[in-house]
Amino acid sequence: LQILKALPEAVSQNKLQLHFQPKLDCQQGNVIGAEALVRWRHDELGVVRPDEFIPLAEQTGEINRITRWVCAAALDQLQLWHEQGHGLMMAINLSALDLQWDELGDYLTTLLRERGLPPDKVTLEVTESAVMADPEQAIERLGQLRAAGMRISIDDYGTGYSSLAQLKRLPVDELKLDRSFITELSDNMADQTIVRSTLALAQEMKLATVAEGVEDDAAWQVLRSLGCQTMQGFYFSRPLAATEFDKWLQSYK
Ligand code: G
Ligand code: G
Ligand code: G
Ligand code: NA
Ligand code: MN
Repeated sequence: LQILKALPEAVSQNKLQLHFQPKLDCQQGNVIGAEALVRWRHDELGVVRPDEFIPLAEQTGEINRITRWVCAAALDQLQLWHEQGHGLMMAINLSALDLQWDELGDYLTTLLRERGLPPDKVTLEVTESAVMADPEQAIERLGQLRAAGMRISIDDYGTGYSSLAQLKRLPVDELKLDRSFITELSDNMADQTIVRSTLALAQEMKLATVAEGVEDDAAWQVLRSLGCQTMQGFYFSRPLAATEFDKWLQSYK
């Protein structure tokens, strides 16, 4: 209830913050970009995690202002990196309700143009369940975003209810394998079977692949041998504030 009442202040009093988790290519381990993850620094409650406030923000309608703030802040950071000569990409999370917002594509396109950023450096992550909440709406909105040049990734892939028939109709570029299949990958044969067949499916459908939740070198080596393209996880870094991310980037390798 306290969270619910304070929610409108999160944006208006500038209490939101982005953390960035590096994304790397599986073959070489080079950094290719980051995922932006929002946090709310509440005066009394401390750091409130998105799991706690995004679902509430969807109920109150506050999500639209949060999403607009997240997109602008993530692309400000991407512009900085590009000015510093890092040609990184940025992954931004969208919620189910964001897909109902008619102006989402125009909003993002304007942000990109203002910052001189190429749209294909932006990947928008939507969960399977967000898509399945209203598949027709999702197909239309994701198609618009993709036509504007941005990439679409299905987040937490493998945990939802999307059928292969539905996946085939979706305008998507990438499958993001849920971390529940990845964290114990090196000693769990069932996970290896799931990951292997999902990667094969993605390859057949000409979709890019990313694994989240890489926590040790052994998981990385399995992903590399199975041909996964990109990855992220605590083995490389936790999500970090921008200054910490830049330090991490300097010291990596
Ligand atoms: O990084 P963390 O464990 O706190 O993220 C928890 C969840 O919150 C993840 O599922 C992530 O996708 C979601 N999330 C993080 N940032 C955002 C955001 O900016 N918008 C939306 N809609 N979800 C986010
Ligand atoms: O899929 P989603 O957008 O929820 O993914 C982001 C969440 O995953 C964040 O909460 C982030 O902190 C968490 N995360 C990132 N890397 C790892 C990891 O290696 N292991 C685990 N358990 N969680 C991770
Ligand atoms: O703590 P440890 O020395 O295992 O980790 C080495 C660091 O170097 C890790 O953060 C890992 O991400 C990074 N790294 C970069 N390239 C490689 C590589 O080819 N193999 C391994 N094991 N780590 C690498
Ligand atoms: Na995500
Ligand atoms: Mn995920």
